[in-house]
Amino acid sequence: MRAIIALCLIVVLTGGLQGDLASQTENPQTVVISVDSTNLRFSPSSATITEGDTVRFFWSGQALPHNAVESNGVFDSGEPAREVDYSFTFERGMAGTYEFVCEPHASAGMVGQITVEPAPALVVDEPQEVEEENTPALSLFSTVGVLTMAWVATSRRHGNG
Ligand SMILES: [Cu+2]
Repeated sequence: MRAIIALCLIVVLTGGLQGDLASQTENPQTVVISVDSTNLRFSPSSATITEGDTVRFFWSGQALPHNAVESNGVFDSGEPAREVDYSFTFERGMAGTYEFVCEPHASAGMVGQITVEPAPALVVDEPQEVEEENTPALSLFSTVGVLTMAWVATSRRHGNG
């Protein structure tokens, strides 16, 4: 009986732990870069993000056509336009500093910089054997079942004796 209870506790604790790990999901952010009222500056002109985050170049109804082109071609919003909605996601492994310009207005100082910081290490990245009880709810359910069976067995033994 004690062994069964101990086993049940292990199952419950394991299930709870897996639930906690599953809830630690990454939370990617999107930073929007637009054009300020001078028509010749990005706003903001610099941003610091984390790997996995997205930068969205977004403007509409601009007096002048703009684009956003990374110095090494990492991203490129295309031809300069008064309406732009272009997103680029910096995946893991892309930590670093990225300079970008608006091609028609680079000489006027319409430039920007994105700093991408490394994402925290992954919590668990190794494939694990799939067990039948891989959710806390199932673990709890099976625990109740085992306890019930144990109780029934104990009652019968007492009843027979
Ligand atoms: Cu421009």
